[in-house]
Order: sequence, then C-alpha cells, then structure tokens
Amino acid sequence: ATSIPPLTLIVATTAKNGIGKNGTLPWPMLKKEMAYFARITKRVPSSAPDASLLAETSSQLSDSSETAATATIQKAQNVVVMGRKTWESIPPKFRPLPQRTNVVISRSEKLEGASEDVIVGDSISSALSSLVSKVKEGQAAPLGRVFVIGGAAIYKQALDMEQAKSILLTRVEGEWDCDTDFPVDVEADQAWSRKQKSELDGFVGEDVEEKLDEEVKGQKVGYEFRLYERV
Ligand code: FOL
Repeated sequence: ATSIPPLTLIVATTAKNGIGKNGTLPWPMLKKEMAYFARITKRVPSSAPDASLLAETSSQLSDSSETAATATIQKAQNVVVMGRKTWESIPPKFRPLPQRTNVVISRSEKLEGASEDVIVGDSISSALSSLVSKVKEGQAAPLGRVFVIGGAAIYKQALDMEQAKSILLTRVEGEWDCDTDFPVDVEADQAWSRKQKSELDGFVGEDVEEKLDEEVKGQKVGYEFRLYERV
C-alpha cells in the first residue's frame, strides 16, 4: 500500500516550457495569475474523490485527540511541496505560504526563514511520510490536496511517481527568456491529456475564466488556465 496521496503539480510555463529565470519567474508579477495560484492551493475540496482522504485523516485525528493532552489541529489544509530554491524565491512576507501546510525538500535541516511548522525532508516521499506521522499525532493539519509547486528538480521527482495524476498548468503567452524548464512537454507527451473546461472547473471548484490578460510594465501578457491528467 502506497500511503502517498495523489499529487497535483501546479505551474506556469511559456509555450516552450520555460518556468524560471535567475531564481525567479521569467515574467513580471501577474497579479491575477498569482491570485489564482493562491486561491486554488488554499481551497480544500469538500467533495469526492478527495472526501474519502479527508474523512480518513479526520477520523485518525479524532481517535488520537481523545487521549492527547495537548490541543490538536482539526481543520484540513492543503499541502504545498516545494524545493529549497523555490522556498527561497518566495518573498519572506509570504512564507510559509499561509493557510497551507508547507513542505520543503532539502538535504539540509537549516532553511532560511523556516519556522517549526514547516516540514523539511530529503525527498517527496520521505517528507510526506513524516507529514502523515505528524497528522496522526495531531501536530499537523489533516491533509487536503497535495500540490507540488516546483521548481524543476522537484517537478521531475514528482513526475516520476505514479501518484502525480494532474497538472494545473498556466500557459503564459510571449517569448520570455528562461534558464529553467518544466521537465515534461504536456502537449507532446502522450501520457498527458488536456481536459475540458468543465473538468477544470470541477477540479478547482470554481468557474474558471480560461483566458485572461494583464497589463504589466506597459505590455499586455495573455495566459490560459489548463488542466492535464495522466492517461
Ligand atoms: N503556479 C502558477 N500557476 N503560477 C505561479 O506563479 C507559480 N509559482 C510557483 C509555483 N507554481 C506556480 C512558485 N513561485 C509565491 C511566490 C512565488 C512562487 C509561488 C508563490 C507567493 O508569494 N504566493 C503567495 C501570494 C502572493 C501574492 O498574492 O502576491 C501565496 O499566498 O500563495
């Protein structure tokens, strides 16, 4: 039995799969795109198929809270899994990302700006298994969805796991200079198929405005919200 829950990758890429430049995003801050990222990674699904996962972790929690002397955490939260460089790329005032359980993959225990509620592990599977232990002890919030938020090395680790079933991908238009690429071309790779808007809406729990544009630094930048699933 794999105790690793389904993983959803969330990423914004150019048409050529660029995701980063010099430790940051290739494009200037797209406010509504970043707001989508924050909203979707915070929203805990209330319906199937995730409900069973939630029910399971909640009952485990109430079992242990009957005997525990200390207060336990009851409300489910989604998890954001990221690499150490992505952690460092998040502005200190926004990290740990609020209302989500932050998991950072790093070989070093020391992490700049990390508090005790940030879970550090040396691989996705070991970090998630230590998170599951903490949930059972009432020392971490029950699991909602698990999002992998990058960067390239961590996306690659996740894509090599069968639990990586969905990719929420924002396709950003224009030619942006990049030094880091998303490790799979979802349009070329037959293992991934793009889903319809209705499935995207159902997955994220809102009516998604698929195509948007924002004016940044005097230029219009268009982008499109997409969902891909493993075939
Ligand atoms: N996925 C998508 N769709 N867009 C992204 O920009 C993105 N970025 C990352 C991973 N997946 C993504 C990694 N980089 C923040 C900063 C960088 C970052 C991820 C998140 C961040 O500060 N987020 C805050 C919102 C800040 C704001 O509203 O300005 C958060 O609360 O999520």
